Amino acid sequence: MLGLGAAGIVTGGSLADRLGRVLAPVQSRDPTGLTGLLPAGGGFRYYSVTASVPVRTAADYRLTVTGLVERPLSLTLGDLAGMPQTSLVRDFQCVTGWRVRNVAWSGVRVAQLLETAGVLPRASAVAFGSLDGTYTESLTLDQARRPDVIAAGSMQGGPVTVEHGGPVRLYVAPMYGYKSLKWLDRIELTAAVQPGYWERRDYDVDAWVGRSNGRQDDRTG
Ligand SMILES: Nc1nc2c(c(=O)[nH]1)N[C@H]1C(S)=C(S)[C@@H](COP(=O)(O)O)O[C@H]1N2
Ligand SMILES: [Mo]
Repeated sequence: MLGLGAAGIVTGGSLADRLGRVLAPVQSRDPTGLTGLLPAGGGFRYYSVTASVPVRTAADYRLTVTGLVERPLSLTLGDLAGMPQTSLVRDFQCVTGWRVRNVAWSGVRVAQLLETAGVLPRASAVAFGSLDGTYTESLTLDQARRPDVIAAGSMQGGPVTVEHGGPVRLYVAPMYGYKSLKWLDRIELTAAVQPGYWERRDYDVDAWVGRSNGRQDDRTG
């Protein structure tokens, strides 16, 4: 399996640590990108609160924008690809302390999606839903309109892989990783903030890196 026999020379550490260390050199010469399907690929740790996630093909994926809008939207990957793309290179940081430096992202600004749908005056927040049926996130309308908040279709130079939340993932650059909801399928304009999955489990809704809960090493969020 991808040269993991070399694991025999690595001692100590958790299985994830060992995989991470063994895979680092393997990945750099793996043109297939298959190693990205394994845990700890590229320094990321794979997180999901559900055991499985429905996979969407390019043909059947839809991103809906609903709630307090003038024109509800149901967007295909082609629709998204046809909209202006924003590229960002930023560190990705989980609130538990791990960080991946200089990750390249691109996608459509959430601001652009909101403008296309036409936000009604009563809306003050945005709720995000996932294909996994369980994970949710939320932002205030002002936060969602920031230029560094995108519905990302590309990450590290290629399509967002399934384990990283593809085909489309929310990426909230200035906040901790838990805001960057994977397998994004629903954007809903709401009258008030609806706290997301981790926010109902004591994490801050305003998850600015360096300015919120900070590290909580005993948790997975
Ligand atoms: N749908 C969904 N999105 C999610 C999560 C999750 O469990 N489910 N975990 C969050 C957390 S806490 C982090 S740090 C990042 C991790 O992203 P990765 O799995 O691509 O490394 O995804 C975020 N988005
Ligand atoms: Mo996280």
